[in-house]
Amino acid sequence: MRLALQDRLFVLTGAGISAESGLATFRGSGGLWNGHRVEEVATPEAWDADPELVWRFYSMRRRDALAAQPNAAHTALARIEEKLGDRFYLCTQNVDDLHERAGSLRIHHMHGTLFQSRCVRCNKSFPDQSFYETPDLPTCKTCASPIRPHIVWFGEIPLDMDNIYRELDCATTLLVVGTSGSVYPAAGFVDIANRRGIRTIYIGPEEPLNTHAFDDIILSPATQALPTMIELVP
Ligand code: BV8
Ligand code: ZN
Repeated sequence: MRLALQDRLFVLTGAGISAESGLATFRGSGGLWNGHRVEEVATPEAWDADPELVWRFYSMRRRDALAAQPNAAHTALARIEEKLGDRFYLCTQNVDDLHERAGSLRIHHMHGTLFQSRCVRCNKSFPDQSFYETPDLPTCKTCASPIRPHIVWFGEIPLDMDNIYRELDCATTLLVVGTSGSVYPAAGFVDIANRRGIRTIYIGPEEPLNTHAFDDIILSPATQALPTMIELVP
């Protein structure tokens, strides 16, 4: 893909870009997240019903992410950002920190981040790498209310949607990597891009659910396609 100097690249990533780092995708494990149905662990209802189970789940996700390393696809995107500077924007559905560990700076986690927690009442998020795997769950130092993962659960509004739409509105190319197109509003970004008439490309080993919405589909693992894919032309 040739990108010219005036091009602005909007990149959307999903669980597939972290698959080759050993982190389970949602679909890859048959809709189960490490044996848990999403409804049991990634919804406000699940949190109200069993916060201990939810914290055990996210503590396990924190361990997995800490043990994982960024792969060549994460690194390739950080390299492209170096060349494009503020004409590059990375929106990820992933809650792991592999993009940052690969060097990505202009990145937004629309579904939250694993290594942040927040008080359910004060609502201020703070860095937190702890594991909570006992009934003694964390409480807020200010108001003693429960502390929850700073994650967007199903039925909750993704973070900073206004800025995402702003970036989509000024992009000239949309590149989507490793997402099945099953979860909204992220799965609808390509439709917004098409309405604006900008170029849309998908990278992944299998066709996503919204495959027909893309101009180009590159059926390849991200680590094989991304490092050589983008050619910057003056
Ligand atoms: C909202 C954090 C209102 C948690 C997540 C009916 C119709 C339409 C929508 C809905 C509906 N009913 C309900 C909804 C809304 C709901 C939704 O979309 N539900 C789905 C299931 C139907 N959405 C919401 O609730 C969202 N909120 O809508 O608020 C609103 C709307 C607009 C504007 C403002 C407000 C909130 C959703 C966020 C939930 N939280 N994550 C956590 O991670 O613990 S979603 C979570 O699941 C991920 O973040 C990601 O988004 C999704 C998983 O999808 P993928 O990342 O795509 O992963 P998947 O496993 O599915 O696919 C992996 C892909 O990788 C595959 O395609 C595979 O081929 C590919 N791959 C594999 N190996 C590789 C690879 N690719 C490249 N290289 C490889 N090596
Ligand atoms: Zn508080």
